Amino acid sequence: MSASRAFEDEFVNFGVVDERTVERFRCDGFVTFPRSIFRDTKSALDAAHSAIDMVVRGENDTGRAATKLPRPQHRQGVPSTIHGINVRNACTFLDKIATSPVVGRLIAKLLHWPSVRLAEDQLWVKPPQATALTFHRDSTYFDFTPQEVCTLWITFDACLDTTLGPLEYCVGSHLWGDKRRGSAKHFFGDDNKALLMDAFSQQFPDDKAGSPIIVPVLAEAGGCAIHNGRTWHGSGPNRHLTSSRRGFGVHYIRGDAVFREPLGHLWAPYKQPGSLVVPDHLLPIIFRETREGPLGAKTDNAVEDHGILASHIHSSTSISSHVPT
Ligand SMILES: O=C(O)CCC(=O)C(=O)O
Repeated sequence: MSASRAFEDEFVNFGVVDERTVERFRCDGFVTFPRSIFRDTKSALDAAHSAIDMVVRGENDTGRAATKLPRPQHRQGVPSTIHGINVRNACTFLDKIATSPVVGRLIAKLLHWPSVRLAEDQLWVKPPQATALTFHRDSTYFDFTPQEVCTLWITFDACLDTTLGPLEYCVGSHLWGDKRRGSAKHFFGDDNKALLMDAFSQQFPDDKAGSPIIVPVLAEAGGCAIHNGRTWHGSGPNRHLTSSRRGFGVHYIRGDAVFREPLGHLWAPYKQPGSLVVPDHLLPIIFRETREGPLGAKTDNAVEDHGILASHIHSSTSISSHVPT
């Protein structure tokens, strides 16, 4: 295994990511890593589960709070998905994942980006019997130029079938146009494919019999998937009676992206007066290609790890969810 092709360090190990994987990502709009990406899966899962319990209790180990605290709630007697934003601010372990330079290098390879910037993370805990999550595109919610987004989604519970409601992708949907009717006002509910079906019929108006191809991310605990921000995705209900499904999504943008006005409420708090430049100390670059060689030819020393800076978003910053609750 050549060092230039293995995406690994002492924390994570994605294995060899070759040109076929890059091609699959280009065609399908996502790629799945069904095995745990953690070197020490047991300690990583223990750490992740404790971290999630901690942030759901409203606590932190950093002295800072999540932008949106993940709070258990019910709708009409049914438990809803617990959703937090920028929980890495509150949690050292989740911050370590979100700022992993290996993740950055992998995303740079998949997207052909010269550098990768961490934009936001989201925690998705689906309690037993929680409802589905509406299919959507991430890129719609990111006010940057270029408007490219890439998301890493990790499951901290084994999803070897669809019982727990794993993430699902619509194959090739990143290549569809932008037409659709309606907006994802109601993110949590059982009819989670209405927007997707509308986008599909706008994309293929003459295809009366066809339907989108949807595939679940089936992975062991610690496995993950990476998707293009234009790929339609969502997830089904958790049909299990006792087990939760805990997922962590991290959204990345190009390191050279700048703010695109008008800025929505999500991003306006990060903007400095009179400048469209994205501040590195708030949204850190986690990987940058160097001049010394082609992307991936250098490993650790080609990587700029700004993990510490990732936590510099002040807990008082109020950024609402892109997911209405
Ligand atoms: O975990 C889920 O069900 C949704 C995740 C998601 O939409 C995302 O990470 O972009």
